[in-house]
Amino acid sequence: MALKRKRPTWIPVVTGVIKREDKFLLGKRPESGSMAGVWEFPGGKIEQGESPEEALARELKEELGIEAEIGPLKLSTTHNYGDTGILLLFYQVNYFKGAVKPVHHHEIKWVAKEDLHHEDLPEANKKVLNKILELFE
Ligand code: DGT
Repeated sequence: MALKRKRPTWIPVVTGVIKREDKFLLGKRPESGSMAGVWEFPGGKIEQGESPEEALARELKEELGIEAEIGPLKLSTTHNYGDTGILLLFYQVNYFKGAVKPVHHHEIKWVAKEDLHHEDLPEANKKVLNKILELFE
């Protein structure tokens, strides 16, 4: 009898790369919950029935209070956290309306390209950071 292999669990996550005057927007994850205190690109999980772009627009509205125009998908990567994997999709944010405020995040900040390497980013971001920087030149 063939062994039944356990199907892996994958969670699709969308993130928005928001760049202004050569600086990138990062949000500090809340002090409670998973990956507490880590600085990340804003975004979150795709809910059932949403397209990735819809999910990202919703997350940016919920997290930062902005109306964003989602641009092209620039990069995708995978990362494993124990038994669960995330499929992380990085989108360019073309334009947004409103002032960014930390609704969900503990804090938000704009970080210059050369300083991104010094930030406490999620592992899933660190491993593709050079690619992100190239793509968002
Ligand atoms: P929840 O609380 O389950 O409704 O969560 P959401 O939909 O607000 O999403 P979140 O931010 O908790 O989940 C995103 C997952 O992806 C989380 O396990 C952290 C991981 N992740 C890795 N890199 C990034 C990143 O750059 N940005 C975001 N937002 N999440 C990242």
